[in-house]
Amino acid sequence: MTLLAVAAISLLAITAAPYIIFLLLYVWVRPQGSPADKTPAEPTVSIVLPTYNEEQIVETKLEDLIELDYPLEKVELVVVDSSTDDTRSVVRDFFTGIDSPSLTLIEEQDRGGVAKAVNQAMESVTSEVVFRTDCDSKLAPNALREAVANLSDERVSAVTGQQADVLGDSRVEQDYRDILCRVQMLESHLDSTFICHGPCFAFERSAFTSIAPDSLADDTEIGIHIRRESSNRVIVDPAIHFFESGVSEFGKRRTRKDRRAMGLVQLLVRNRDLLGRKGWYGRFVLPFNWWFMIASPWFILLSALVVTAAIIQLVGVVGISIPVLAAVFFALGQRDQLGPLQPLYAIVDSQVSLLIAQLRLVFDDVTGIWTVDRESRKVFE
Ligand SMILES: Nc1nc2c(ncn2[C@@H]2O[C@H](COP(=O)(O)OP(=O)(O)OP(=O)(O)O)[C@@H](O)[C@H]2O)c(=O)[nH]1
Ligand SMILES: [Mg+2]
Repeated sequence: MTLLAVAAISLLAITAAPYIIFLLLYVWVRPQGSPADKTPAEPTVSIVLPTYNEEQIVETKLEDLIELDYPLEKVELVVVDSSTDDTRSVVRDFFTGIDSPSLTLIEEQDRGGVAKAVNQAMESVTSEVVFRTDCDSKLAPNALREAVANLSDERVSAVTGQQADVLGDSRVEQDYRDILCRVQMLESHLDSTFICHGPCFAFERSAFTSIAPDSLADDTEIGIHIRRESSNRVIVDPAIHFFESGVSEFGKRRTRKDRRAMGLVQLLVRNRDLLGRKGWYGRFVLPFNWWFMIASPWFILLSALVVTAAIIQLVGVVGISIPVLAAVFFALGQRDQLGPLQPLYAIVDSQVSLLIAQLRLVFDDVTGIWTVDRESRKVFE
């Protein structure tokens, strides 16, 4: 066997090993449902909604919120708005004549990013529970009720939901979300999950500590802080459903997926001191996310190159068929036409985002302000 062939096989084995360990652990734990001891409860809740130029869709979002199955006299809506369009007058008009939920409208002078907006909202919040959500998302009517039932468990300080359906019928996004939910369920059953979803994320107000103003993933950062500062858990409950839009096309996915990936990679690096600490969280959850988000994209790229070179060395120019097959895989994947292999495409797509994210974090000037993806909002208009 040639040196190149040995290198190719070794690289494939190293790349696959963490995934196999994860699968074995999943089969062993068999996580199902929420790990919390859920008890019905009706604490006071502040719903925090940051808005930036959402005049087209903010009314739909407000209608969604007042449809929540929860005593609305116990709910306060905190809108932190930095818009230059008519978002705030739409919000004010909507609440004319509505007593509950009560409205707190924080008007920012300039756009400062979502993290800054959330920090600002938290300064005015007095409720026991905070529910963070986004304009470009929809919640199931029982989302809030299910969330607070999780927080009744005194070992749980934060809970996020599952993206149940992708508006826009993107198979790639749906597959990615399904896989992610399984990962998050295992993490939650072992200890805490890493990712928290901004459209649907509830936490105890008392557990909040302010987040970095340049954060690209304020939601996940809140979760990390909570786990860092206490022994309490941050979990996913698949019974809490929310909906966002998604597309399958490779080019259209990049803007939002790459920026979200940047936020997560940034948080892993900034919180590297937690590795090895905090039980399963620092000994398994964070290392697995480090592997998946930081190391694995490079290993996959390197494996692909070395395997192609080894096959070309073995069988000659016929080996060129490997990159051709890869191109066909990408072409079919973004059209949702890969049949049983379609979920694999969702993982490859996320690895591409993570690779781009790492490069952009190194070479770009990163701030906590991003270009809002208007196309993803069309489905809510
Ligand atoms: N106050 C304030 N709100 C913002 C700012 N940027 C975005 N938002 C709002 O924050 C929420 C989330 O913003 P998005 O751009 O959708 O962020 P995201 O959901 O992580 O990204 P997408 O995947 O593109 O949807 C939305 O309700 C926005 O209107 C900002 O600078 N200030
Ligand atoms: Mg959004």
